[in-house]
Amino acid sequence: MFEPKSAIAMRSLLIVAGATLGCTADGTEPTVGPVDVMIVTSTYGIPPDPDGYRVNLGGRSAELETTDTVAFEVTGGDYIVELADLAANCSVQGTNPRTVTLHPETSPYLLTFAVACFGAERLQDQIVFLSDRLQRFSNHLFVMDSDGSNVARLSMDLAGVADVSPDGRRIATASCGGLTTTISLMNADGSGRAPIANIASPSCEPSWAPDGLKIVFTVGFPDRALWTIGIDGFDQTRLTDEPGFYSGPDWSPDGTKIAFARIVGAVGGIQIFAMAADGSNLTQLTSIANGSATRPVWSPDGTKIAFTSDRDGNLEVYVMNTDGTDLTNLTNHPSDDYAAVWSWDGTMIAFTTTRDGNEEIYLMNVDGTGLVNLTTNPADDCCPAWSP
Ligand SMILES: [Ca+2]
Ligand SMILES: [Ca+2]
Repeated sequence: MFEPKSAIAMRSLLIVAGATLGCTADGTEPTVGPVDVMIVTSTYGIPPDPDGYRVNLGGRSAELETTDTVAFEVTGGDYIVELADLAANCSVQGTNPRTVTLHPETSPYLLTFAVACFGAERLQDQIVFLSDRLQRFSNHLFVMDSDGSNVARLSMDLAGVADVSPDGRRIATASCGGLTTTISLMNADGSGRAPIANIASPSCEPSWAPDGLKIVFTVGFPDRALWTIGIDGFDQTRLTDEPGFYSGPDWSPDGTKIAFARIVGAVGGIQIFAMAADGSNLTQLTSIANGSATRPVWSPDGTKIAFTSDRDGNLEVYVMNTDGTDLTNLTNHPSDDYAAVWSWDGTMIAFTTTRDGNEEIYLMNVDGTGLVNLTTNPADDCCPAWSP
């Protein structure tokens, strides 16, 4: 009866004579005639219910996935609708069961049950990513195991690029768009999302310090600087003064340096730099002619930096030494390949690619071999963050 978790199935159950309550809520006779009722379930948080739910409507019932739609046809009248068979860690947001009055003129009638499932204390070798699979161009955070299994939605609301804390217990995300943006933290199970800063400027790309106490992120438009903030929201510090449209900061594993990309002069393109964590000792690492270098990420042992460059005509994932030497193209594909992250143990790299016609997250060995597609959803799936 159950489809794969990602499927949004539509099933139709014909209910010939619904067991109504007899009259409408205002005491009038029920309006006779068929009404199409669509029951929608929408779930976020982990761990999700392993075997889905059951909806009961007027004495009839149907099974649903955690994100699913089921259609009933009933006659007009009052009905009690209940979502049942929830796992102990899951709860319906809002009233359950509900009494609804169904009229033929309001057909089809849409009834949504939002469910939150909390309880996972930390992520463990899991990949958090952005996807617009719920609604085109609206990104939510999702999480999957590092083999692509057990996909679950993490954020109830819209989210931007995210990073997982070094202990796997919290997730930082930024709303990124708009003129006023929010840096927010949530628990690993998706609960407790709250802003630590509301910033009157576009801000994005949070990256945790290895001690878990600070976050570095980008702020500003049209120019963009690097700032740090304590996870309690205090100690907001601007690290960079020189203009340069800074992007993609990443803290070195020993906490002493931050790598990032910035514009170099008028014709130098976008290159990768590193500096001390207090903003001093700016050092340019790449000087790629006819191309850019962006999105640096340190390997867990601190000896390599993976990054994105278009120097071969399209975006590729590269790796180099931390002094900027020995650039190696890992992806070598005519589509765009970008936004790399290392696995916690440094043996794999996950990245985003458009090679299948939409954004997918792929996995490869650190030498570029052993490609695996982790996401196979027609929506865009991007920007992995790999938990310890
Ligand atoms: Ca490519
Ligand atoms: Ca996809």
